Parts: sequence; structure tokens; C-alpha cells
Amino acid sequence: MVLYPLVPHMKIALLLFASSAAFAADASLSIKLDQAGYLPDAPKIAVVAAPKPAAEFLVRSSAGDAVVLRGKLTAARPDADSGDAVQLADFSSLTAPGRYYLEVPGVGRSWNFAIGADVYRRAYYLAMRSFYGQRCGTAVDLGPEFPGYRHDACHLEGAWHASSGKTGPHVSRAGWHDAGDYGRYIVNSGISTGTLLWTWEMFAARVNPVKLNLPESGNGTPDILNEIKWNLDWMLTMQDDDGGVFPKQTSERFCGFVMPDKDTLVSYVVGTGQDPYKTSCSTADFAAVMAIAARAFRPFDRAYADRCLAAARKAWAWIALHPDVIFHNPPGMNTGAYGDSNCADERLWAAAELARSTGDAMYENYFLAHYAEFHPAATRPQSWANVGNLALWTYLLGGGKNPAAVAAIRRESLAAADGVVERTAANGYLNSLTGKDYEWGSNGNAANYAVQLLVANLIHPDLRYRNAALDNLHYLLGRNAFSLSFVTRLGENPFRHPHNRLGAPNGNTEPWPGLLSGGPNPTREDPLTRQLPPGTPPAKMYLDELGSYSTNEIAINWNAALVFTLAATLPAQ
Ligand code: 9MR
Ligand code: 9MR
Ligand code: ZN
Repeated sequence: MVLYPLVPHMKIALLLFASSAAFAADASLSIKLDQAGYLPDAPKIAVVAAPKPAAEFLVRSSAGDAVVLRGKLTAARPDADSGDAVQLADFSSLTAPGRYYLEVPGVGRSWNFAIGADVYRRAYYLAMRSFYGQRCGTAVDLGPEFPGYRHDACHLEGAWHASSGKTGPHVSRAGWHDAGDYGRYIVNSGISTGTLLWTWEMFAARVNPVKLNLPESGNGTPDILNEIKWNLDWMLTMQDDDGGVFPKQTSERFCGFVMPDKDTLVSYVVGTGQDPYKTSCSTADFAAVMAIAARAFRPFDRAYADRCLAAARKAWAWIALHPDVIFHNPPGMNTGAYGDSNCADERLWAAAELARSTGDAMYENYFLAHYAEFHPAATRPQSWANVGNLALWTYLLGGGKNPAAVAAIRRESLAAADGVVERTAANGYLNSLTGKDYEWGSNGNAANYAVQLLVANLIHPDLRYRNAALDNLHYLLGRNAFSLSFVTRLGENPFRHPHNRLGAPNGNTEPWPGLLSGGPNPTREDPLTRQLPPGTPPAKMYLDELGSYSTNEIAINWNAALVFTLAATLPAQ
């Protein structure tokens, strides 16, 4: 009896040929799996979405094609977000480290993937090192590993914009380019730098062994902190003498698709156009980040830690006087606004991080007077505009002293995480996204759900949390409607055309590495997605095109959540 229908002979010849090569050139996009791979002790599931349901799957060794496992696909079920009929291939019982691919008789073969304890090490390295690639104010060179991925020093001069209330030149130093544009924005730097500092605080033993090959490597400070400091140094330049923090440093309009050193538009420090010129959200985010930095840098650079803490305290004092100053782009300026009309969550985050770093009653009292406004906790993924989750979690993780607050935050955070676990298991592609989460930066939402689940796992260790976090990672690394790795240069089928000025004009055919795409977004906010057929399901509202900035830009906040997630998977040493 033939249990497993054979593929036609031609196809077998192709398979043999392809598997002896390093790359599965003929992989079927109908089989979707994590192209980096799976941890030996974690669930391993691929999604099959073929025009006609299939019955079985085989896992084969990439070297030699030996069948190492056979299994049955689950019955097809409809997935509303993608419009696909999905079947699952569960090969969790395969734990032997190695390189494999799936074969689904009647459908085809998959990309090659790995099983191993360190399958995400490369991903972590690329994703974290991409921040070095985003550096402003210096020459950047990715070195022999990526020859030609370089540029000369950029944006070395800055100026006060009229909206800042000041005139003349202003030092332009350091920082990360925000995204596919070369702006630097405090609000988005806030969640990005905060998430990376948390990565260090929570997973130091995991990230420490990974050398990032930075100019500072070997200076005695861990590489991840070396990289983070580059942005902290810029953030510090954005604080005014009165403690308030200007919201952004950008040109008046987006420059063309030129490398950063060829961007000649003036890099302005921008304000609100009227007294007090600085904004509450940027000042509060700044206070939170500097408070964490003070903790992280203390063992390595005491003076710097003191400086960060003093800056954070001063920022806090400013917000108390100016709690509701909102940013709008001044007339004639059309770079990003990161316009957030409610800074209560940013202020709570500042209070919580300052309380954690100093133990001062003043900060804790503010936190205790206001945390219940964020009830129930953690019902939305954290984002540049919503940092309330971070406030609540840092109170808990930092040993907050008020028993009622601790109990409530713990209970609500775990209940929220339980809900996320449940809907992840029910989702066609096993991600945590609700319909609402398909928006600009939906991949950032998936990564931030992973962060939420990993934080829940620290609050109350439970494999369900870790596994659901990994599910979101699998979605980002290829187990999605496009069978595409949403991280540049990672996996056998990564996206290739990010909306990114960096790289577009410098003659390299492949994009800069380690960058997470914003991902599917049904809002049709760019001209290319407006041409997608009406009724395209939200999870398919994505174009791997340079022009699709509303679905295919890269940005530091999305990458930071990816880095946190990858760091959690690394072996501790
Ligand atoms: O490149 C810009 C990107 O960084 C922004 O996220 C996006 C939305 O603000 O805008 C992009 O710039 C486009 C501009 O808004 C409209 N003209 C074309 C620009 C480049 O594609
Ligand atoms: O991530 C931001 C997203 O939530 C907004 O909907 C979008 C439009 O305002 O802007 C995104 O942020 C962009 C910023 O404004 C400028 N730099 C590029 C950012 C990523 O696209
Ligand atoms: Zn620059």
C-alpha cells in the first residue's frame, strides 16, 4: 500500500538537485515555516496553505534527503485574516539538531531550516547589529562580512529650527536614523532604546557572548550597551537647560533616496513653535530611558550613569510643570510627527523607571496614584504611542513595594498574556495579531506581543508563554501568508526591497541586513498598496516594494522588539 503519494519523477530529480545545493531554489510558497528554524525543545509547526488540501508531510534531512519523520496534516481550516485555508504540520517530536526541509506530497518542498539550540544566534546578531547600520553622525562600514555596505559620516551639522524658539547652529551628534528616513525622533527612540536596555537587563547572560563587531568592541563595556550608548548620546543633546526635551531632529521634508552622507538638507532641532517648545511625551520617554540607562551603565561607567540619572530627574521635574504639551509638525514641515495626544502613559513609565532606579518615594507615589488608570493592564501591545505596559511591568520586575499594586498588575498582566496565548493557538498562522493589529507596523505588533509574552514568562515562568512568543517569531521569520522572512538577509526567502534610503542608491543588489519590515497594513497609506485589489485580506496587504512605505519600511522600534525576542531565545552562558 502506498501511504505517501509520490511526487512526479521530474520533481524528484529537481529535489535531489536542489538539496545537494545549499539553497532550495524550487521551494513551494504554500509551505510556510520559520526559515531560521526551531529550538530542539520547543513545538515545531509549519503551515500549509495549498489550493487543494493535502494529506501528509515528510521531514527530510537537507544533506542526503533521508526521511526523518512522517506525519499527517491537520484538516484545513479557514483563516479570516489571510483568507487562506490552512493546515498544520506538527513535527515537534523531531529534536535532533540538523538542517531539514518539509515535503508535502502533491504540494512540493519547503525552504531549508535548522533545528538547534542556537538557531537564532545569527538572527540576533544581524538584528542587533542593524542598529550600528542606523548610526548617524559617523562613518559606518559593515566590514568584510558585507563588503560595500558603508557610508561616510552623515548629518554632522545641525541647526535650531524656528519652532524651537532658538536660532543658529546646533550640534548634531550621534543617534540612530529612525527608519527608512534619516530623521531622529525622541518618542520613537524612547520605546526603541528602552526595549534594548531591557534586553540587556533581562537577558545579559544570553546576549553577552555575542560580539557585534562594533568600533567600540573590546572596550570593556558589553557590545549591546556600546550600541545603545550611541543613541543615548544623541538623546542627551536634545534636552534643554530647563529639563524639557525637544521632540525631534529632522530636515523639513524627507530627502530623496540618497545615502545619508549625501543628504544635504539641514538637520533641525524642532519644537512646538511656542513656549515651552518641548513636549511632554518626548520629555517623559527621555526620563524613562535615562533612568534605565543609569541602572544599566552603573557597573561599567559610573560617571555616565550619574549623568543619565541627573538628566532623567531634571526631565521629570519639567513634566510636572508641563504635563500636556502635545507635538504637531510646525507649518511647512512634513517629516514624521510621532504625534501622541496623550502623555499619561509616558509619564507613568518615567515614574516607574525612576522609582526603580532611585527608590525615591516621590516617583513611586506618582506611580501608585496613577497606575490604576491603566486597568486592566496590558490589553494592547506596547508601541511608540503606548508605553503603559512598560510602566506596569517595570514596577513589578523591579520589586515594586506596594502589595496591592503588585498583586493587581501581576494578575492582570498574566490574564492578558493568557488571552494572548489562547488566541495565538486559534490563529491560522499562529500569531497573536487581532484584526486591529493589522496596521502600520503590524510586524512590530507581532514582535511586541512576543515581548509581552516573554515578560509574562519572567513574571510567572510558563512554557505556554515562551512558546506563544516563539510562535510570533516564527510568523516573522517565514511562517506567514507570503512564506517570506520579514528580516532582510535572513533565511532562504527574505524580503528584499525595504523602503530604506540606506542602501537603495549604493549599488548593492541586496538590502542592508537584519532589518524587520513593517509588514501587512490594510490602511492603503501609500500609492502602491492603493492599487491592491479591493477586498484583499489584511494579512495580505503587503508589498515587497521599495515604494510601499506603509507596509515595507523598516524602523528601530520594530527592530528593538525583534531583538528582545531573539535575545530571550539565545542559550544562557
Ligand atoms: O520615506 C518616507 C517614510 O520614511 C515615511 O514613513 C513616509 C510617511 O511619512 O513617507 C515617506 O516619504 C514619502 C512621502 O511621504 C511622500 N512622497 C514620497 C516619499 C518617499 O517615498
Ligand atoms: O510607525 C509609525 C506609524 O505608527 C504611523 O502610522 C506612521 C504614519 O504616521 O508613521 C510611522 O512612523 C514613521 C515616522 O513617522 C517617520 N519615520 C518612519 C516611521 C516608520 O514608518
Ligand atoms: Zn545621519
